[in-house]
Order: sequence, then structure tokens, then C-alpha cells
Amino acid sequence: MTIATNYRRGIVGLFIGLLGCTLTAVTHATVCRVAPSSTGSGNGADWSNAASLSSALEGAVPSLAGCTELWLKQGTYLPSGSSRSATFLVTRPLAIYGGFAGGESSRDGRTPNSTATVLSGDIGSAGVFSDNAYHVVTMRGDTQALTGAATILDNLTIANGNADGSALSLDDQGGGVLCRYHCSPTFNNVTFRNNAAIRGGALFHSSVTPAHTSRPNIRNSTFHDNFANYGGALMSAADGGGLSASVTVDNTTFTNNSAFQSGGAVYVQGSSGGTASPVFTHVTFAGNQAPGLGGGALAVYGSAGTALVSVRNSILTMNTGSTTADANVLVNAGAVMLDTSNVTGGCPAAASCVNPIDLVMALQPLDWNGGATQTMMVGPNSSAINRAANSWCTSTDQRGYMRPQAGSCDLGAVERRSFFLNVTVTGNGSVSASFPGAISMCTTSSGTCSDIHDGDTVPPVTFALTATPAAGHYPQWGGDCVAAGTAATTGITMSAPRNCTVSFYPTAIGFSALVTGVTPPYGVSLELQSPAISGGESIFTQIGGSVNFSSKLSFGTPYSLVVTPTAGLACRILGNPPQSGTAPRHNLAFQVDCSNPPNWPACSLDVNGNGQFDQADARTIAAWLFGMRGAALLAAGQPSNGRDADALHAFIAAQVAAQHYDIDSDGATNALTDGLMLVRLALGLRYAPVLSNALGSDAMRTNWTSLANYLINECGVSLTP
Ligand SMILES: [Ca+2]
Ligand SMILES: [Ca+2]
Ligand SMILES: [Ca+2]
Ligand SMILES: [Ca+2]
Repeated sequence: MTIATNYRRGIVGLFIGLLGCTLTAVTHATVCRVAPSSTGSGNGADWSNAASLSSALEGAVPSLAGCTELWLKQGTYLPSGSSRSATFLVTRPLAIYGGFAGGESSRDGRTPNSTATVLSGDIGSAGVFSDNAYHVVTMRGDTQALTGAATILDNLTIANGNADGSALSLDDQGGGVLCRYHCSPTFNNVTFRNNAAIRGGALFHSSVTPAHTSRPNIRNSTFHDNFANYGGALMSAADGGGLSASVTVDNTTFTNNSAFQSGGAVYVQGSSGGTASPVFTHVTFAGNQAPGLGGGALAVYGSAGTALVSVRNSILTMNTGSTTADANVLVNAGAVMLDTSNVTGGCPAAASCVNPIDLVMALQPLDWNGGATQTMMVGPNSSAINRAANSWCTSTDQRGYMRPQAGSCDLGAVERRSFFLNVTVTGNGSVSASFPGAISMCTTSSGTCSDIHDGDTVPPVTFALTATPAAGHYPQWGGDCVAAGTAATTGITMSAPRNCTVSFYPTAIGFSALVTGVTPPYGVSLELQSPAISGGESIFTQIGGSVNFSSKLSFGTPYSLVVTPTAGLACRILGNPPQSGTAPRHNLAFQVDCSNPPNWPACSLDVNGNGQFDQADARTIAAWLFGMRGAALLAAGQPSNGRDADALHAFIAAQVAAQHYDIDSDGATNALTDGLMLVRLALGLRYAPVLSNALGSDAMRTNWTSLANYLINECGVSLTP
């Protein structure tokens, strides 16, 4: 990489850093607040005037009719009335988000938990199922299309619907949700449980006329303990000429759903000229039952129509049917394509399989494993791990964790996490781990050593890291191990990726003072005062000439340098390091100039000599620190007030040699620390934003006051501290 490239990258970084603002997408959603019981005026404008869910869905007053987003406070919502036809009726596009504590001003403030907000059909006698609503939610897209982009149910539970009524009135389908006409909503982080129907216990969708499309999108959701005659959890139905019904299901778990007849979890029907072509990707079907006719996970009915089911990167296991052959899949006309999926017992005779897998998945029971829904974790040594086809990978798993982990995607709805431990060693020493087979070669100059651990072990993998310094050194932990300070050992809990650093520093800090300009008969006495020095101080007296006076300090101890010239001699201690302070980790090199006229330049940031410190000066200094010289330096330093590149260079070089531009006093003058702060100052920034992410790790001036005092008092800059 060229110096110029470095410079450009650096300058871009400087400006991004100092702007420090975030661009936020502008949305025009009209948000209405909703609570199980309305509060205040019930107009939904804020949490103290929360609407009831029914009035918000109906648009009972103009303010509610204009809602495009509903924020639901946590709690249980029942359709109003005791008629079994009571339902939460959705007839216009609405994004319905659950999980609010009540008080949030953004969706991001919610805790992901789909079970905190429950839309329940348990009307009538509480706990009695037979008098419950036929449909907890009814989505009817006949007057307005209910589409995925604008129609969302998110972070909530739909439970206790019981569609055991008449087929004529459609009260036999969709106990949880009945979704008809142009009905293509998105269900994200939804739990469907304890719903029942004759057809489609939790969700039934169909297009009704050829003009409508029915294509729901189900993501990151769990269907458990739903029941029906056909399609215990879900039924997609396209039963008639020109009708279509296709559902897309990603990262979703179906467990312990039952169909008395067929399709324990899912029943897909494309018959009499209809087309049903659902796609399931990274879905776990486990422990579903269809004892009557079979298809514990899936049943397909494609008589005189098209019923084509695609299943990818999924798990079908522990399901039961009427026979072993139909334990997972029943095909009654139509087709099931299983691509890179695990099916216990091997590829079902009725299905077509690409890369079939028949291994023990070691699924764990449905439980909370992170995310908004309960999931079935694959065991730490499961055959599901890294077995999926990367071409079908989703970007996250059901819990919202990134895929892939450990290089390849896992089968099913959950990606078992892998966390890296990275340890970076600098200085003289080594690091070892108590975990068997863990990091090795974590020694002097070896840079970073790494180790990978399972991220879903409960409780998390824990062990100890031990830093062993070379003689005369001590460890300083940083990164995720920063809390260990200078201890020899620290505990590591692999509940997240960990990046630790260990720096081994000398226990003794070098101290030197270069004295110039003392001629006989004049002399100067230097006193280094510190508790770290035996006797409390070290004294050196010099008559004439220049000398390097050196001593040792311990890190973290206070020090003070006292300079006492003989009468008639004037000496200056240059700006860095501070004349008194606390010993840092870097060596302290003082410059004491007693010459007349002074041998060293006074601190000045006015590089172009126009009488003030301005943006041109800051740019020139930053460019010089990035290594630019000659024409490039001159170009960066415009306007240069007539000074040429050599003059600019000579001025800055002398200032850097005198340590004046090491404004954070970390013992070095760097573009991305000292240079960045000067650019920010020249652009008018003041206070903490000047220092933010711009201090050297061993800086001695670490706050605005000390920085401003230095620049005002030593360098003559006009600032308001
Ligand atoms: Ca009831
Ligand atoms: Ca993986
Ligand atoms: Ca200037
Ligand atoms: Ca510095």
C-alpha cells in the first residue's frame, strides 16, 4: 500500500470519526399503541391512551383508522364477546408487533419473547376449550390485499383457537389464524400453540378466487401442540381451478402437533385445478403425529391439481404416522422434494430426495435457547452440525443468530454457535489456558492465537487463562479480559466470542533527561522525586555541557521532575512528558534546554506561519504524520501562506523532534491519535469529542482539561477549555 493510499484512508477515517453521526432510514409508519384493556382516551396516540386491539383493527375512530403499525403491550388479548365467532379481524394491511413493556418509543427496545404477548381464543369459561373462538385471528384480504411487506405479525403468541364448527361457515378451519383471499402476511417470531381445527389447527390459508394470491411467509416461528383432523399445525389449500396457495417457511419449528387423519404438522392441498407449492427451508419437524392416515410431518394431496412441496436443509425426525413408511411424509398424488434434509428412516418411498441424510440428530426438547421463540437445539455432537447445503442457507437461524457458524450451516431451524477465543500477546511473556487442547503457541512475538468453543453449551464453557511474564515484566490484560487488570490469571466464560489481549510491560520505566545549553560556570541540578525510588528522590548535578541523566521508575507511581539552575541561568522543560504525573508504561524522556537563545523551538501549531492555528495547519501536520513529503505535503497544506514543501517539512520535523506534537503524551507522535485530535480541533470540535477514540493506549493526557491546558499554555493555541 502506498503512503498516499494510507493517507487517504486515514483522512477518510478521520472525517468519518469526527462526524460521528448515524443516518437513520426515514419511515412514515403511523404507530398506534395497544393494550389488553384500553387506557385514557383509547385513541392509540401514546401508551397512556392505548387502544384496545379490536378498536385498532376496526379503525373505530379516524386516528385508529390511520394506523399502519400496532404496538402491543405485553399481556393476554381476548376477542370481545362470548360468541364463538368473536375474532381479531384484520381487513387492511397492518404491522402488528407484540412484546412492548409499555413506554417504549422504538421497536428496538423490546425484549424478544413471543410468549409475553398472547392473542388467545379462550373466551367463555377460562380454561374450557370447547367454548373458545373459532378463529383467534381472521385475516380477510378481499377488499385490500394483505401483503408481506405491509402485513406483519411479530413477536407474539396465537393460542387457544378452536375451529370445530361448520364447514359451511368456514368455522372448521384455521383455529389460530384463518387467512383468505389476497392473504400473504409475514409471521415473524410467532408462537402458535394449543390451537385446534378440523383443517389447519394453527393456520389455514387459501386464495378463494383466481384473482387472489395466498402466499404467507413464516419465519423464526414455532408451532407446538396444535391439533386438527388434517394439518395439525398448518394447511395450505388450493382446491379449485386457478387457485393457488403457497407458503414460504424458514427457520421454523413444528413439534408435537397432531392430525387425527393426516399431516401431523402440515397438510398441502392442490386439487381440482389448484396449485399449492410451499417451500420449507431450515425447518425442524420433530415429534408430530398423524396416526389415522399418516404423514407425521407432511401430507400432500394433489389430485387433479398441483401439490409440489420443497423441503431444504431441514430435519424430519421422531414423527409418527399410520405405518413406518408414512411416519414423516404421506403423498396422495403430488410430489415432495427433499433436498439435503435429514429424514429418519431414509428417503420416504413417496418422496424424491437429493442428498438424503439419515442420521441421529440428537435434538434436545423444545426450550428457550435464545431468540423470541422456543427451539429444539441440536446437541453439541449432533450429525446436523455443518451438514446443510450452503446454497440453501438462510442468513440467520430461528433465534436470529448468524449462519453459518463453524464454516457451514446446520440442518434444521437452529444453528449451533461456535465462539472463537482470540488471545493477542505483545511484549515478553506467554499465555496458557487450563482448557484441554486449548490455545498453544501463545508466546512472545507470536501474535494472535485462537481456539474455538461450542457457544450453546449450558452452562457455558469456562476455563482459566494464565499469563506468564518474562523476568522483569508484568501482564496487562485488555479487550474482553480487561477486568483482570494486571493479575496473573483470569477466568474465561465462552458465552460469546472473546478477544483478549495481554501486553507484557517492563516493571521498570526508563527515565531520562537530556540537558542542553549549560556552560561553565553555570550548572543545573535535577531532582527526580518518586516513591518508586529508594530514598524518594534521585539527584543529579551538571556543570556545563549536555548530559543524559537516567533512572528507573515503577509503572503507576507518582513522579515529579524538579530543575534548579544556578543563579543567572534560565532553563525550560519542554512540553512532554508532563513535569509531574504518574509513571506510564512508556519510557519518560525529558528535554531540558538552558541555552540562550533557546536551542529548541517553542511549541507552535502555526505551520504556515499566518499567525494562527487553522485547518491548513492541521491538515499539513496530519499529512506529514502519514508520511507525506514534497509536493504531496504541499498539496495537503494549502493554503501554505507562501511556504514551500521544504519549509513546511522543516517546521514540523523540528516540532516533532521536540515532542511538541505528542499532544496525548503517550511517548509517540501518531497520525491517528495526535494528528486526528488536531484535525478535530481545527474543525472546531471541543471537549470529549476531540479525544473520542483518538488516545494512544498509554496516553498521559486523557481528558479535555489536560489536553486544552497543554495546547493553550505550551503551544499558544486559543481554545476555551
Ligand atoms: Ca374458554
Ligand atoms: Ca454450523
Ligand atoms: Ca496557521
Ligand atoms: Ca501521542
